[in-house]
Amino acid sequence: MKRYSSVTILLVALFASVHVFAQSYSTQPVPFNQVKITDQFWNARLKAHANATLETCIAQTQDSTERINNFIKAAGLMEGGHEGIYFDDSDVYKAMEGIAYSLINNPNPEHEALLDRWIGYIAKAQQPDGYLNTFYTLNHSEDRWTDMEKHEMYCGGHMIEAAVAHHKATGKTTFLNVATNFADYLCATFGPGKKHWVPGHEEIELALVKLYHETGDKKYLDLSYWLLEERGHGYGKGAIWDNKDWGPAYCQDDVPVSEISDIKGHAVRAMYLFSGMADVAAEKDLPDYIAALERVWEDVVERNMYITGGIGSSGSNEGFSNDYDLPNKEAYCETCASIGMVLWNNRMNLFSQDAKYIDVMERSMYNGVLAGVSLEGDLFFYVNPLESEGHHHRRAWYGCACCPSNVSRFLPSVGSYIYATSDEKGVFVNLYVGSTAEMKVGNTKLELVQHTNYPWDGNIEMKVQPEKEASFPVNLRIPGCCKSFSLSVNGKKQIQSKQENGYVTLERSWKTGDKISLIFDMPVEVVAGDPRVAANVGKRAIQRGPLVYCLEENDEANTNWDKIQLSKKSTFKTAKASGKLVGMLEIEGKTGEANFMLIPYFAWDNRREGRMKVWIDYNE
Ligand code: FUB
Ligand code: ZN
Repeated sequence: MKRYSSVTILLVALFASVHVFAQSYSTQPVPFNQVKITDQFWNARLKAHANATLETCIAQTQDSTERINNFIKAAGLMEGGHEGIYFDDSDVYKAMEGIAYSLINNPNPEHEALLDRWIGYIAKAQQPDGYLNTFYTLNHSEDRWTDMEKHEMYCGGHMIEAAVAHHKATGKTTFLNVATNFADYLCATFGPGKKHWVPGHEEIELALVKLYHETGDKKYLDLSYWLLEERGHGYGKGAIWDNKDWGPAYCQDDVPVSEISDIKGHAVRAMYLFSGMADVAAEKDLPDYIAALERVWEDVVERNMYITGGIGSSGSNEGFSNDYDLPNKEAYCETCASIGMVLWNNRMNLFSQDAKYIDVMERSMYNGVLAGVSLEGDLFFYVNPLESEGHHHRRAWYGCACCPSNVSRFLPSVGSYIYATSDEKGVFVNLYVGSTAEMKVGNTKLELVQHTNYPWDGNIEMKVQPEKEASFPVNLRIPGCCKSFSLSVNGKKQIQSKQENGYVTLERSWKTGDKISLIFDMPVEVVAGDPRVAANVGKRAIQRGPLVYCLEENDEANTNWDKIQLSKKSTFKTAKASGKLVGMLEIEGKTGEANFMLIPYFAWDNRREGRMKVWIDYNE
């Protein structure tokens, strides 16, 4: 098995850091290890993640299910066959990625030791040729690479992502060695003139690009590109392709990727594919890929997305159905698909510096993703309907546990979505999250300190602290939902600032202590759906800032549930929530004599059981 010598470690580290500046997205995200989140909204979520989400994932993968035991068995340290679903390895890797990310901002020797132990099993479970998959190794060794649906590359992709995270967090190469052995094995087996392969569940593509960035080895990027180019040419074989209800479109194998325009098939698969395409296009200059991504983005966002930023309305394919088919009670809206929307939309913004992508990213993040986990961090939704009869509840785990483990890796990475930079275009403030961030624009190192209570109010104060006085643009995103705002620098109103693509740009020479003050208007908005969405005809939804609100029957204010209606005369005011929702703002509504109370959608099902709805009857 290949091991890095200490000299190689140094080279890899050097390569990796040099390479960071060679990435060709036109802006680079400021990674979360350079961003300390200080605000109340996200700190509550991060605390719940550290205290409960990670512990749940560890207990479930190690103690309550066979996931870790599958590795121990494949390592030859325990007798027995594989138990569970054939892609269960991926949950272990996603939990490990979450633990590793969490180590970066919250060092935890026990978690680090746990990772070391699990990595030991994983390394031993890896076959001498680099192959790694406990399902095949334990039960079906001779059938490797016979069914493209069987998630061998999907699991491998999650393993690579976890290994890169572990390397970044600890500097150790134990897991990265496993990842490069596996990826080298893939490169030797697949590619031009070798075996054809269409991964039945995308994920490996974006993971290989991450591995390329971490190691500087371009063959990983080339394999990712080759895998993308395999799609849409009839090479797909296996259960997906044999299933007459699914076929190649289910896993986006019906047309070559550069020809994609309509969204089809499984939602998570599509999001991971588009993220991988964006990553490869950023490195290889592929305008056809970008054009395809822009086309399909419009189809997703304008015709197939819920107000919560959730996607994939249909349970039968865990994905898309017909345009405007967006039922509320039956909405599938898998939590992983919302996470995928964040991954993809963030990348689209890094290409274009168009804030419309951040508007969508923020919508998915604050509603679709956050609803996926309880306020205490220990229970999870897989499916996220926009209406419930009161029997849909979060659970501690699922047989197919992709969502809890995805939440566990997503939350600690949230800091990476707040800022981006480019030497020419300066700083981009994409999300309003209280934080202290270190970044670099050209030769200028700076700290940006953001104070805000967003999304509860729209007041943002920012201090720009360059090491020495320097000129660079600071681009502030004006959220799409914001109708008016006021902006000042050092107390002086900025009326003439440039506004483009959803950003207002401040171009000046910055010196330490310069203060930006941004105030967004954040009224309660009554939103009408597209008339082509049958489920929402005669209804309205309530939104404030990025948060979609909902009615919960169990709220004391909503005892007249069947009579609650909105009309032109409805009035709204915000109120401080109490009990489990303390720290949040509720919205008190009044239509005629009837009063009612709305809470943020992400916080539903955290109190007593009862009905819930986002879209509310409306009577002119
Ligand atoms: O197949 C792996 C994951 O499990 C998918 O992304 C989810 O939709 C669930 O089916
Ligand atoms: Zn999932």
